[in-house]
Amino acid sequence: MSHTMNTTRKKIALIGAGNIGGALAYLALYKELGDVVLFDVVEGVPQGKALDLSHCTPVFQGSVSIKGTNSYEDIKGADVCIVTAGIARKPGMSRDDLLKTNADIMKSVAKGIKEYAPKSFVIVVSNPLDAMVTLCQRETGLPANMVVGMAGVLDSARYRAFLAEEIGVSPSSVNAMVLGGHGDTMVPVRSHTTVNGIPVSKFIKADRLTEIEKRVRGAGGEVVALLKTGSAFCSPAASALEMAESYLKDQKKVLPAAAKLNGEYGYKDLYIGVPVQIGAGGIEKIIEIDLTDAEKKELNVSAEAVKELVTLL
Ligand code: TXD
Repeated sequence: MSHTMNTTRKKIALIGAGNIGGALAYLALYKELGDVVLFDVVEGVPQGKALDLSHCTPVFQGSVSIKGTNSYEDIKGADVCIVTAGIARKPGMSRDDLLKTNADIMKSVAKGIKEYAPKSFVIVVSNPLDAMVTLCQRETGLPANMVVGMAGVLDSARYRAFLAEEIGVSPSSVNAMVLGGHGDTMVPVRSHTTVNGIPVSKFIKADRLTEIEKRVRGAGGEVVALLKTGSAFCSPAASALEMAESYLKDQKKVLPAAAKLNGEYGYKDLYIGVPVQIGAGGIEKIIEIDLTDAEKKELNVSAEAVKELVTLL
């Protein structure tokens, strides 16, 4: 389906057709969120994955299309761009180790988005996340409310999954947020963590919660150590797609995400993970919640770590 034809279907551009990009495409088609364009610089990979995925739509009883491409022209008019372009960690690497390589890649991606999809809502996934989303917004010049980083949804999902397993309840009953930078300084906000409104402290003792929160901070590395050849990709894809869906369907979900602060939480011109409302206006609101003194301190440490990383861009 060429997008020059009349269609009310949304267009989702996936910049990066690697592990996460492929999973994103699969999920987007399964949920029929829109027509998908899968972009990568490696010839054959986006086309091959798209061809395979196009054979899923009859089974999914779907009507949306997918195209693989090495040309930015094909992302023209995209409603959403999800950026996973860049190298992933190998065992022993920190997210920050990816900075130089992925910054150069992000500059080329930003050029393509600026030229062909300047009205899109851009969800950055590439690591180091907080630096990459900062660079993407700077290089595209898109308004800050239209460029967001995906990390908090994933980190919070990890926290929720570990807590649900510990307590023996459905993960869907556990509400939690992880804020701050996407790294070792991330902040699981225990004071706002509940099981269907019941404080988590009613179920798990403080010292055990501390152990679980430590595991959350290391969960990405735990997957990398087990996989050995790359990092997590199913849960990042599901997390980024929840954000894209909230934009495309104007769901106005309140989600933790890396947003550019303009004084909120005492920070200005800094991208870090905070609660945001995502709807048709992109990041429609940045929500300031009460934090304990300890959480405020942790958020400050995280913000300083992100600030330091961004100076290296
Ligand atoms: O929560 C989060 N934000 C993180 C993000 C969770 C997990 C993984 N995180 C990061 O996402 C990871 O550290 C990487 O930086 C990205 C993508 O991870 P993925 O696992 O998808 O990496 P792959 O499989 O290596 O795919 C990256 C693709 C690959 O196909 C390259 O050919 C492509 O990026 N690539 C490019 N695409 C477009 N343009 C350029 N210049 C380019 N260079 C490489």
